[in-house]
Amino acid sequence: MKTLTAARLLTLALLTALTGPALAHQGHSHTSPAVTIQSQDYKFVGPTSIPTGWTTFELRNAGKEPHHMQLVRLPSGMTQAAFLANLKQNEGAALASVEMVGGVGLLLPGQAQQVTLQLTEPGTYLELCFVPDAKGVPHLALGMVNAFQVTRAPGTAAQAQPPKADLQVKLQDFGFELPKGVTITEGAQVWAVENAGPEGHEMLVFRLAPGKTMADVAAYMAKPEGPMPMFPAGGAQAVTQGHTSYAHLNLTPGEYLLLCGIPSPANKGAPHAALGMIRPFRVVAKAPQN
Ligand SMILES: [Cu+2]
Repeated sequence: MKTLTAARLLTLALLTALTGPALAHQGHSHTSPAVTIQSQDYKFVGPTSIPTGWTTFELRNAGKEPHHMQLVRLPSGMTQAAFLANLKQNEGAALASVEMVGGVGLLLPGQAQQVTLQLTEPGTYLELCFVPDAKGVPHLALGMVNAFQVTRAPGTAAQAQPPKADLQVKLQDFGFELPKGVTITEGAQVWAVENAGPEGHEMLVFRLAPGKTMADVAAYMAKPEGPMPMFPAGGAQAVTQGHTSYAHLNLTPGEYLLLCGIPSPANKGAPHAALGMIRPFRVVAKAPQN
């Protein structure tokens, strides 16, 4: 499979190395979720109909494997079967043919995280999990594709506004832009993640394993062998150009990185991480209270 991305390779290797240090639970947040979806091995369990508007989704990983949740809207006239067939042929092109509206990044078993998204258009949406199993088969081929309808029902939107963001991140071809000189402090926080495009982008958050550096990550991505130098910490799944999604993160002090594993249709399917969409950041401890 030529379009297997760095991120997918990383998650594949993760399955054999799931004994990392305990991670902070991602579930704390300022917003009560309008929609809770559970990921299991291998299906999504959630509502079948959601009104248009700003919506906070919470993904809870109740499985024994890592999962994420990518949401897409099928353009009118495209069937689920046609999209899935396209995905098998050319992942980058198939993703570019639908509206990617975001989702929750990779979570380990027992973790939960929220994202707030804008569901603008009514229509058929899919929940998808691209994480591969131990044999390299993406979970979506094992049953982790679930359709739901978004309906225009005036006055029923769960939220009129997106949440207030603590940090703005801009995604573009090909890099992550954070405010200059920003200090990221531990704790629950909301990141506004805007895709300035033109390609679709995601913001996966990983925490570096103790003593590991970005050089170890680069070496691992070139040749994913041995224990992973990093651990998943959620994030925001892919959005099409022009969208902003809000990731509700809960970060502990340490060294982290952002990564986009989307294959680039303009670059022979090369993952965006290989084109520059990988960057480190540090989370500092709160100053002690007086
Ligand atoms: Cu990207």
